[in-house]
Amino acid sequence: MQQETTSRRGTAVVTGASSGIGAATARALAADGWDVVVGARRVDRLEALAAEIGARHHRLDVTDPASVDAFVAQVPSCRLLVNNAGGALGLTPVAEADDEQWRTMYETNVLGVVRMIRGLLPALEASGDGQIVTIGSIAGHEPYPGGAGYNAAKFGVRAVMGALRQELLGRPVRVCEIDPGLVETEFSLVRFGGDAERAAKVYEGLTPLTAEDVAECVRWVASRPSHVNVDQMIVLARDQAGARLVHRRTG
Ligand code: NDP
Ligand code: 8X3
Repeated sequence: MQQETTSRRGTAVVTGASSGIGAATARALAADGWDVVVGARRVDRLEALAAEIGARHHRLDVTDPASVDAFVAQVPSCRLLVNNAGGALGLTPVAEADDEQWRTMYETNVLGVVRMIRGLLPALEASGDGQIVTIGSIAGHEPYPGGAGYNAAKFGVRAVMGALRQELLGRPVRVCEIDPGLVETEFSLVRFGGDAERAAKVYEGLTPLTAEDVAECVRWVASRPSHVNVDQMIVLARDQAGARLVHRRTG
């Protein structure tokens, strides 16, 4: 049985930690003295990560209310929630929108975040110094052709975070959103249904951010003094100046 331990900084939950930004964030927070609890659907990956960094892990599907409830029940105390689970499905014009893909993107990126916040807010507040960091996207600032389903979800989560920050004013919980541009993870592989060649083309000729670059932003935000709230942070590769404005080196 996994035991709850106490660390200098307290307990940090990272969703979607089986890959990419979430896994890198879990590593960075554990190295920074947090007692980390990771969640995702691919438990085999979580097990390996948890063993590597000394974290606790529980299966989590943020689209399933019962799964979120079961996860939350295993986290009695929490000072930091990193809402990272998310992603895109397809790159389809609005005229060809696939309802199921849109529904999944909304469930994962918006409702999943809301469920995690609702479940862990009592513990975050009870800690006396809680913090919620949600991974949005440059796609939540600038729509682009084929991106509408994902854009709508990431614009949606920005609205949630903006409202929440006002709702929690005067209470001891900080609310931050980190919005990266292109990060080379499994994101594009998932978006393109496992088509590795198409996914690789997204990053061709440019130097994208790494998962570790974004994890370092989370670690930095979470280590500011309690009175400092980094409200929003947009972080792009030097080769990117907008959602679809990138510099590619050829030849
Ligand atoms: P990855 O595909 O590498 O990781 C996505 C993670 O989310 C996985 O661990 C996956 O775990 C988890 N996840 C997906 N669906 C669910 C679910 N229903 N329940 C629980 N976990 C879930 O991509 P990234 O690391 O790049 O993505 C992380 C976040 O960063 C996402 O919110 C994404 O939208 C955002 N982002 C990514 C950018 C990029 O260019 N890569 C840029 C800007 C933002 P599992 O499948 O095991 O459940
Ligand atoms: C991921 C970045 O530009 O592919 O959120 O939408 S983008």
